[in-house]
Amino acid sequence: MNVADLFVKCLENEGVRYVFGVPGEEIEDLLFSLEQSSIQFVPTRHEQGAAFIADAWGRLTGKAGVCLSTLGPGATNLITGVADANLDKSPLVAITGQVGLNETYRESHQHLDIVSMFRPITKWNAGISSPDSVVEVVRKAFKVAESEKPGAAHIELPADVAKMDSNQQPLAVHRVRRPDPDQQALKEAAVLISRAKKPLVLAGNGAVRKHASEQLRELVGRCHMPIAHTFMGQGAVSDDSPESLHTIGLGFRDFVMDAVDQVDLVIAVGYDLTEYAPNAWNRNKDKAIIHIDFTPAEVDAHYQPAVEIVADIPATLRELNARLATAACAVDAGWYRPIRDRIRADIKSYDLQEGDPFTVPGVLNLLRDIMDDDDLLISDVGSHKMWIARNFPTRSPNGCLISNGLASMGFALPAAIAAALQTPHRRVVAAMGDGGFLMNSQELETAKRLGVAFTVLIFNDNDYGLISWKQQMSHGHSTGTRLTNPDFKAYAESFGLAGYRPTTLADLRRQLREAVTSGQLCVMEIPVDQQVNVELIHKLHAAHRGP
Ligand SMILES: Cc1ncc(C[n+]2csc(CCOP(=O)(O)OP(=O)(O)O)c2C)c(N)n1
Repeated sequence: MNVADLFVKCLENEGVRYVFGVPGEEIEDLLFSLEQSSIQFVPTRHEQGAAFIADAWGRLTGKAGVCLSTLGPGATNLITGVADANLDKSPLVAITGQVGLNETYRESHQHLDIVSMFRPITKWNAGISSPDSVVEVVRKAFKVAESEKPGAAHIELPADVAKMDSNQQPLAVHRVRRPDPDQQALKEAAVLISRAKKPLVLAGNGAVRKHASEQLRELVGRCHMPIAHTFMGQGAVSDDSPESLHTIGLGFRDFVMDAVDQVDLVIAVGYDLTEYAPNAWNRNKDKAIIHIDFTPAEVDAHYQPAVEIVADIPATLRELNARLATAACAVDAGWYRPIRDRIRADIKSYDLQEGDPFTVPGVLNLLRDIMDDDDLLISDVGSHKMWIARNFPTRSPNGCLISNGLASMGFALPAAIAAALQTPHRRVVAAMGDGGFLMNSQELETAKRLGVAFTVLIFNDNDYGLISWKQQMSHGHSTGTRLTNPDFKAYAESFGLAGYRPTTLADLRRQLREAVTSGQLCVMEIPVDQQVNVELIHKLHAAHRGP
């Protein structure tokens, strides 16, 4: 057996089903070993596409998604997706080729120091310099990538090492049990919660990642306290439940902040500071904080927890609930209800009327009615992301996927490939701007070849809309943002896909339902009027200034 065969055996041992990537000469041995394995190698049209697919696969399954590239330009193309996984806490293992060990000392074709390049964007990485290290390196990469908090790992396999002989066997994969919560910390947390008048749960990505919904629902229901979700914590508790204040994390003062201002205790559950900086919600550093997470809190002047419970999240919440079952809560019952009502009424106010120009929030209201509670909406990055986070009520964990650590454009379409491969039974909609779509639209061919089904929604404003929005707020006009676009319907059709471009509200209603429920890979371009963006800010300013 050569090292490439052993490497692939190690991947099989880790339960890998797919490897996404772009081939190259230096990874030829790996490709031929993959051909003989139970793993499917999926060629993508750009390494960034492969990395984003692996990123979303990891985020949705908890098992590392795997992407593969050759050396040099293949490796540099992987970087954005790998960094995205790392900041979004998605388990991912990236594999890159390299020149032979006997060539690394001098300048040579396509040779870059990839291990050094990947170091700042991974939790751990290593080059394989001898056949003896393969089984340990691969096991360690998966163990590190999948352990809390998950992230990216990278392995470099030089072309000559791949051909060497080895007779080793993959190392066994054992489940690691996480520590139980500390009893003293639990006691202190229970006391803080029972004494709080206006506590609020802040659910972050860790709450979704580790399936804490059941315990969270019990916590907020028991103490009648509101819950706000970060963009990546959406769906931890359904927005339809009476305690949900939907989402926190917009770069402007939204209605949810009226509740946050009044809060005397924040119970942060699986919250990462990369998701939404604490200075935005604890400006005066006056809120008591309970930190519940797998790792101790990051040091931040605006995030200094009174109690930190560093342990498994669902186990912590279970024990906290048991303690609170016998404690009387001092909470002001229902204090947040008017704010929740206002958030919900505002979403409804964007319903489209006949003759209105299409808007992102208007389309989202139609989409919400068409999609089932456990279907999946994936957002790209742009102004549409703000609307999706704000206006698309999420009713299940992972019902809405947003990249908000690195927040890279181009994520949604490849991510939809991962979602459709992983759960073919649920409907997947990938929503993006015209800018983000054309960053990775080439992966439509990958999706078509794989035979997966999802709907691509392109909100077309011929503009890098979010940047325009922000510039208009700061300078009164925008610069460097205007775009022109191809005929997206014809573009979709050239891939052999159904393309839609509704022009009336009746068309939009009918075509949106047809596209989403068709069970086919299809593309819909929706021309949108972005006036609502600036208007939203004016509305919020006026609301907070008072009559
Ligand atoms: C890869 C990458 N490049 C640049 C940015 C900065 N950026 C954030 S949003 C945005 C505009 C997005 O435009 P579009 O995809 O058309 O969506 P819209 O804002 O119009 O909804 C840009 C350029 C980014 N987040 N990611």
